[in-house]
Amino acid sequence: MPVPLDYTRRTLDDIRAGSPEHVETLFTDLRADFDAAAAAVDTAGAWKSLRDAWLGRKSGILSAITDNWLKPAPPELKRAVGAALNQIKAHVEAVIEERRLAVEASADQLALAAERTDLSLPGVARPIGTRHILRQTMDDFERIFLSLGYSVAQGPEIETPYYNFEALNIPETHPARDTMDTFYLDLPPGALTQYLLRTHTSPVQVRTMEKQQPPVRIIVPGKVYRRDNPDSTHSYMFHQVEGLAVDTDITFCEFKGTIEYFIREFFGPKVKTRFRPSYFPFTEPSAEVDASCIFCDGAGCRICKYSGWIELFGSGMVDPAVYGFVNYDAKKLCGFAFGLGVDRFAMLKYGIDDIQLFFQNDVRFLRQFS
Ligand code: FA5
Repeated sequence: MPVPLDYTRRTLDDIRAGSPEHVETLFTDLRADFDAAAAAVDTAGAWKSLRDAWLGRKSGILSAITDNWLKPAPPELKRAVGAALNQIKAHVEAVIEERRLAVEASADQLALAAERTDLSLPGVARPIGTRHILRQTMDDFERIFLSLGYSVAQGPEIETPYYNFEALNIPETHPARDTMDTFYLDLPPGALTQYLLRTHTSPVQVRTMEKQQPPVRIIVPGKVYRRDNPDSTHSYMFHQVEGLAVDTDITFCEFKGTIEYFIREFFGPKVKTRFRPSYFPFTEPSAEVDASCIFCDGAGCRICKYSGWIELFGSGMVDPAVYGFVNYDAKKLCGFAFGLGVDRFAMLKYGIDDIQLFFQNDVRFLRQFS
């Protein structure tokens, strides 16, 4: 520190030889030394050194002055040395506290400056995700059918053979089971119920009618599973949307009108529909719905195999046998049902030639539909 020890020695001799005025001068010099040292303090470390050098109990300058100036001072000067020592002690303590506050404040300022965020810098642009094109397609279906007064129903993907087949009029030996090659779950030891991954969304027809009295108007979007070999139009997991309307006065006309409206809303006003006889165990009569080819407007092209028509989905009037499974009165009720492949609809609408692209999660593909 700026006050050397021999300074203390020299001034003791001065005190012995001097007068009270001389004592005052010595303390004024001492104070000037302290003030100069205190003014140079600008860090927490320097402040600690100043405090220890001046106020330290054993080797601090003020302790040394008490021992070397006050105690040995001649009696006629003791009062003056004592008073001056008290004064400088009070001054040193006050200034050291003041410097502590100043040093802390400037450290805070430095920390704040270091942490300061420049709000004018451009932000980090994070890519925003979008809904998958299949989800967007299902949203389109939901929008169209909700506007017709339908509601959205859901059911389990793990089903029993009863809901997936029997209650839909497909008994165990029925050949229709072969067309839906099924994933059966391993039967746990001692389990009595067989479970499977649903092969279509039609079981939700049965589950809904079991819970709800007519009128029923629902659509059922969801995942279904079949042991089909994957290729450009087949996947072992794909999506269907089921439709079901049951009431006392539903006619085949209403069925056709609803389907035609839906196709036009989805593909555009120019698209025509046609119904071909078909077969499903749970509808009678059954119909396959075709749309005029959206790629060639029905003129004939490679995609529609030059027929002008594209096969879209299966449908029909609900078979009265199904009402028997849900305790509906088949004599009073009638209705229609349909089930379509969402993935194939999206392929047609957006000109996608491989169903596998939906499931590979390649952002270059997905980004086209954001
Ligand atoms: C059914 O699944 C019936 N439940 C539909 C139905 C419901 C008819 C209500 C009558 C009344 P189908 O097996 O044809 O029908 O399948 C429906 C649609 O699912 C097909 O038109 C096709 O678009 C799609 N599909 C079938 N198998 C696959 C597959 N492996 N990958 C992708 N889509 C498929």
